[in-house]
Amino acid sequence: KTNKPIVISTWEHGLAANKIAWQVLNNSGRALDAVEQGVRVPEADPNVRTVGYGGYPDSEGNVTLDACIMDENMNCGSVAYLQGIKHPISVARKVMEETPHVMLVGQGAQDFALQQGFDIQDLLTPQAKKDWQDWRASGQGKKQINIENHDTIGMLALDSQGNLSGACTTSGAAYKLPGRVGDSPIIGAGLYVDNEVGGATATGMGELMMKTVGCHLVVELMRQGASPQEACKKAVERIATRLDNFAEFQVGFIALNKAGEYGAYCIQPGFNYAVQDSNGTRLNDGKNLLG
Ligand code: SD4
Repeated sequence: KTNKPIVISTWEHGLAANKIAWQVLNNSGRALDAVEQGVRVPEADPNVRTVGYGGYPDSEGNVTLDACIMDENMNCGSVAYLQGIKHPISVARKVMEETPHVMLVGQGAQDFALQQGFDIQDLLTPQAKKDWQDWRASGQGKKQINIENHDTIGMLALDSQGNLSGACTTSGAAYKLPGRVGDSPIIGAGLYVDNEVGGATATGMGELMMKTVGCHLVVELMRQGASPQEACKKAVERIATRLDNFAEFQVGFIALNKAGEYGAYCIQPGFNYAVQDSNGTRLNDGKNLLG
């Protein structure tokens, strides 16, 4: 029997995001609307430090956002290196629905957002600015991308019609090089959904997912019969067997299949993900390779 509707998302901030997504799903709403509405919660929350408003800036102090969304019909939309817009996920959805394209970046993405009625605002909160200044004052020593730097939200939902959609949104790696784009807006790397099979999304050191097209890999493994959990594990193992420095980083995948079964797997201990279905809401620990 299919377990639907259901929504899962990365990290503890997924709990509040799932709650909003669940309101959509529980009213027989569409998974696409659920994931968009859900991830807007951390995008707007200044205390979620690597998504949207309040996110860590790049090394020059600019907050640059990446996001993508994918529906049950293989439609997808994406924005990268987007500045000054609080809800990149909603701009990504507009790219999907209002243009013939999949991805807009930088100034073009911002111009498009303005045309679509989004407002420009300063996304660098006083706290984020202070942290960035402290980082600069400290000699910018420690490399930015470490296992602490993990807060991207990826969300997957299966609605009561049995359709799957996913969303992923982030401010990316803290103090990244200006212009750097990670996995989160890249279809196949940070998110992939095939309504015949299932969906996957990722968090952590984006370059590792990009090198392995991780989320597409997870979905293809599920197509070949792997459970969501096994598929996430195999994708992490692919990273671990191919990329020398994998142990220095965190990567976490979550996956949801057509039957409403879900799973997760990560490199390091400490990754968790939020689940909400008719059995209630919970935070699960991701099984990991190095724990
Ligand atoms: C990135 N994957 O830009 C994102 C960052 C992240 O949890 O997930 N942090 O590489």
